[in-house]
Amino acid sequence: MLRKSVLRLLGRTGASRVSLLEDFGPRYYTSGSLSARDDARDARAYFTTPIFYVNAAPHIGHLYSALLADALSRHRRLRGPSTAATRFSTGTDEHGLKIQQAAATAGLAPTELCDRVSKHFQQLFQEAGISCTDFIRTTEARHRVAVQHFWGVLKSRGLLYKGVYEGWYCASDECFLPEAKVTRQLGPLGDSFPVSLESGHPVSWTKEENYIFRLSQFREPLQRWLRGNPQAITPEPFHHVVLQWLDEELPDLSVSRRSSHLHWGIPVPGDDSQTIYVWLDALVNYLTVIGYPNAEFKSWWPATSHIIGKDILKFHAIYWPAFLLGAGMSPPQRIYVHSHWTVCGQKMSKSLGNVVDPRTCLNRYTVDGFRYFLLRQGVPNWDCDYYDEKVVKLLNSELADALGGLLNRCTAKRINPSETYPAFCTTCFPSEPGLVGPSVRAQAEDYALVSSVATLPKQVADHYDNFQIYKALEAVSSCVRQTNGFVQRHAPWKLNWESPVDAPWLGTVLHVALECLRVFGTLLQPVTPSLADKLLSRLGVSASERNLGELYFLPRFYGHPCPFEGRRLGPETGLLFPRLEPSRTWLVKAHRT
Ligand code: ME8
Repeated sequence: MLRKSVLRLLGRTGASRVSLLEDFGPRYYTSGSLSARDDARDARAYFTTPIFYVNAAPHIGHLYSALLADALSRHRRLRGPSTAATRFSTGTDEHGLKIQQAAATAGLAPTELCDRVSKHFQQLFQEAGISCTDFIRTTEARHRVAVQHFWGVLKSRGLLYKGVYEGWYCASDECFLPEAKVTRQLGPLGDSFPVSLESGHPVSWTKEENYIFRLSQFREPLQRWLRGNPQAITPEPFHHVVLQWLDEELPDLSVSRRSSHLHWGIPVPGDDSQTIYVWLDALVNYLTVIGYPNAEFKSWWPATSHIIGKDILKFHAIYWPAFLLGAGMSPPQRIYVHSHWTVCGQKMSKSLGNVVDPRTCLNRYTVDGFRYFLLRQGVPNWDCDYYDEKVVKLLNSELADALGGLLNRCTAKRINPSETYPAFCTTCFPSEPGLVGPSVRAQAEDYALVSSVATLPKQVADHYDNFQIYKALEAVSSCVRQTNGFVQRHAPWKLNWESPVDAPWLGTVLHVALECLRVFGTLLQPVTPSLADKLLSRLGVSASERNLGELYFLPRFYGHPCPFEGRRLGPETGLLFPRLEPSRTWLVKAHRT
């Protein structure tokens, strides 16, 4: 029989209710239109990833979180000068029992382990083109200052008291667990040991005097915040889950550990016998990065979007907003939650030996290829499966054949001998559909293509705002298919530049296809930055012409001049994305990693 978790409170119990300095009523987020609708408040945007534990090397799940945040912040930056003020932070979570134990097992001093693994993360993110503006390590002095200050604010507001915590603690997940979340698992010798029901990680019984945070006082404020901000947690099912959690009892939370037990952390100010709980320490990283406790942080908070995995939802959607409200601050504007990657249908785990090294993937599929795969196939609502054939099939069909093929068809010398952006002929492709005449060549499907590509940037922006980057890529891919259909339909290779009848239409077909490619290249920049650069450079689009704000698709069709018409294409740079060979050994390799 398991003992019952007990939170016995020894300190003051009847403290006054928290007074909340900031209003946290409904807040409206921009719809993502590309017009100048972003107001001053929304002009600043701050994206964060979780900060990752340094007990093990990074895997594809960590890279995925960083890529989501990277794509969101790159897209935001592309929206133009009014939204240029974008920050994006990631980093490593280096304190706590888990790291202390991992260092001891590895026979290393904690700092050595932290330096080593944090460097792995930094190198990986650099290789993968993660455009973070800050990489924070919780062992930095600036972070200690922020955490201790934050602690002081909670203390001064009567939200911390001393009490005895007795119950289960899971060092792997760094969390306390109620009895109902603990079960027993059989060991290899038939013995049984207690584990967390959710994660399966071992738990141990803990009893010690700690500082305790009055979390129970925040149940209603949190409910009000979530009900008033239905988009606070996206996708919606996760918002719903959090509200369900809040229907249950919300006990106070132990926020320190005895230093004799946990020495690897930030000491409680004024009480060296206690170390601050690693989650309180870790969550404050989001403030450290924007300069907290200096007033400058206020211009970035709460214009914040946290990108997190579903495993750490409770910490971000309950503990963190409660800490913030307690400190007199607003909860973050958005919490974007994603599900997990599995490998060949299995959860990644060290014991199964199937943890996939992201650097191997970047080498095999190229940086842009793997970025595209993860963001195109990763669906936030559900777990997604990774296996080699799936990546090869997707990249060959969408990047090598469809997109690369399209570029090649429109720029190859034999079809475009002058290597220019040809002229658009308004008589061949009048802006009004249904006109008839001897030189009118455009058909109904061609108008459908123009309409699809014209609305694509707005559609993509809406998908980004709803944290559905995979849908944005799906929409781009569908337009690429439609454009290939357009080229196929009009078979420019059968038209003759020498013929006065064919030439204007041949130029128009290429002009339209190149305009579509220009839109695709611009929209793909946040996901495949190098590939998009190669594509846009080949089209002769200069660096200053790549923002979403200036992306006027097919202006000649709408009666405006086109700055690209007649311009020379950029130099030939070879295949846009070389086809990948299937690998027979890959599965075996992935399992052995
Ligand atoms: O929880 N698929 O760090 P962590 C997708 N230090 N994403 C995954 C994943 C998978 N299979 N596995 C992990 C911590 N992730 C704390 C965070 S934040 C203040 C402190 C990603 O190293 C996902 O984002 O265990 C998940 O939430 C995070 O890595 C957990 O990383």
